[in-house]
Amino acid sequence: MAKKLHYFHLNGLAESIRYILHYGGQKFEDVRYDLKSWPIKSVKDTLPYGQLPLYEEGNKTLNQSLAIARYVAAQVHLLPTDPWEQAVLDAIVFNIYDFWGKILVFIKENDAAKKEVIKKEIINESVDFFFSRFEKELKANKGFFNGKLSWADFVLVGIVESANLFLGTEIEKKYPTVLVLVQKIRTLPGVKEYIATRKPYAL
Ligand SMILES: N[C@@H](CCC(=O)N[C@@H](CS)C(=O)NCC(=O)O)C(=O)O
Repeated sequence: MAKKLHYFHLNGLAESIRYILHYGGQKFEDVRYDLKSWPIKSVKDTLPYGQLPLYEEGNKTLNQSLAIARYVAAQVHLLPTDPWEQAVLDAIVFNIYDFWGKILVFIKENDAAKKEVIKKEIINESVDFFFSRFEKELKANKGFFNGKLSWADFVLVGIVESANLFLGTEIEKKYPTVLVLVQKIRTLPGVKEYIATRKPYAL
C-alpha cells in the first residue's frame, strides 16, 4: 500500500516519523511543503484538521504526529507489546511534547525582546527541568526509555533537533546519556543514509 508523509521541509514534528520509517526500511513518499509559502490553500483545505503532518496509507489518512509515530513504530517493532510498557512510553512522549510546548511559545512570539526573554527561560529553566528527568530515565534503562530501542527514543531525538533548529543551540550538550542517544539514532541503519542525503533545514 502506498505510503505518504506530508509535512514542511523542516524537522519539526515529522522528523521522528521520517527516522522511524527510514530505520524500518519502509518505502514512503516524503512530501514536503515550503514553510514560507504556507498556507497553501489547496493543501490546507484538504487536511482534516488544517495542519501537518499528515500520513497516508492507501486511501486512509492519519493526523497528529504522535499517533503517526506510534503507528509506524508499531509496524517496525518499535512499540512494546506489554500494555504497561506502552503506557509508560506514552507518558514519556507526552512529557517530551510538554517540553515542545515551551518551544512553541517561543516560536509564536513575534516581539524580538519578548522572544529573547522566553529563549532565556527555556535554556535556563525548562531544558534543565525536562532534560535532567529524561537523562535519569535513560540512565536507569540502559540508555533507552524502555531498556531497548523504541519509538520514544526517536520522538526525543526529533524534538531535540527541532528545538535546536529554532533556538540555534544544542540543548542536549549537558546531558551525556541524551547526547549518546542522539548519536545512536543518527547512526542507525536507514537513518544515517537519510541524514547524509537530506537537504539542510533553514528557518
Ligand atoms: N498536535 C499536532 C500539531 C500540528 C501542528 O501544530 N502543525 C503545525 C506545524 S508543526 C502546522 O501545520 N502549522 C501550519 C498551520 O497551522 O496552518 C501534531 O502533533 O501533529
